[in-house]
Amino acid sequence: MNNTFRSGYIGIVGVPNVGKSTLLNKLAGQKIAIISAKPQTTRNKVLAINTDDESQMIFVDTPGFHKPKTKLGESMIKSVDETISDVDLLLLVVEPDENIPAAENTILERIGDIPTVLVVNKLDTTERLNLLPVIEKYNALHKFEDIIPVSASSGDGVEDLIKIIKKHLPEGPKYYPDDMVTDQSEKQIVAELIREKALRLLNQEIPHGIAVEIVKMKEKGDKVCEISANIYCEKESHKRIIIGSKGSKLKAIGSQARVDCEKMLDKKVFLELWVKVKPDWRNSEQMMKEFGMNDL
Ligand SMILES: Nc1nc2c(ncn2[C@@H]2O[C@H](COP(=O)(O)OP(=O)(O)OP(=O)(O)O)[C@@H](O)[C@H]2O)c(=O)[nH]1
Ligand SMILES: [Mg+2]
Repeated sequence: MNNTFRSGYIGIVGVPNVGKSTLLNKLAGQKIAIISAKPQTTRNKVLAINTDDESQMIFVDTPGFHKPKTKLGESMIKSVDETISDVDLLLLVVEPDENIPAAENTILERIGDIPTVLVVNKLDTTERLNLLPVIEKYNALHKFEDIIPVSASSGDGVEDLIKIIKKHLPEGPKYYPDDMVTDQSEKQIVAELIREKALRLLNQEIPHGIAVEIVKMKEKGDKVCEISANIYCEKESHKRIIIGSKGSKLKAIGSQARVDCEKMLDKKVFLELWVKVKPDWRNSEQMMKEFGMNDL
């Protein structure tokens, strides 16, 4: 019998929108990171911890790798770099496409000789046969430990990926208690759930300029939680769009976020949302700190 306990950090990297956060949630077995069809959804490193009898896998979700245009973008890339230099194993998540984005080449340069598994995601969007030329292209670019196609949204291939990850984990201690599933506080998750709904319900440029600040989160007995949050945007015209006609958009963001918050907190939630304007906050380190963004 093999009693060796294995543990380690597994960084999930890739260009925006390839499904890193969807994969993190599947690997963790629950929703921890927010997901949207808009690129640059994830802004910070997010840990998801999966512990069983033989191992502890600590997954690190990262922002999509892109050319930064704001201080916020720079801090997002910094968190990718920190993750790359600080993990036992990397999962490079890509789409099943032969046209390899330039930013992926940059990621590969930064990866150097850190053991990396190539995860070709969104398997459900293509025929298996079409994967072969994609895999060949990536193989020619880098020496991967393993290459595996998955569908993070359906879960197809994820069990096999977990087996591969375990194979590469070093012998090590239990870094976190058995019942700890993430490093995010409930307050941070609530703020992210609100931002997720805003991202999903708003179009065009506005989503990138949104930040959410929880101003109150107060339990009333053990069945009710009162939450009040500010949604920040960069322009008065954006504020009007977020609020919507007769408050309809803000109402929709609020009611969708409330459903998710109730699920997460297992309590009835009263959620109050306010929209405020902070011009150019994405270039203000002070504002970003106030919004609780780490890695600055
Ligand atoms: N069809 C399909 N869609 C997927 C799959 N995985 C993720 N998606 C979709 O791809 C979009 C992006 O997913 P995310 O998980 O937010 O992607 P991400 O890589 O974390 O994006 P950033 O945080 O912006 O870098 C969402 O609309 C997901 O529903 C998959 O396996 N199949
Ligand atoms: Mg993400």
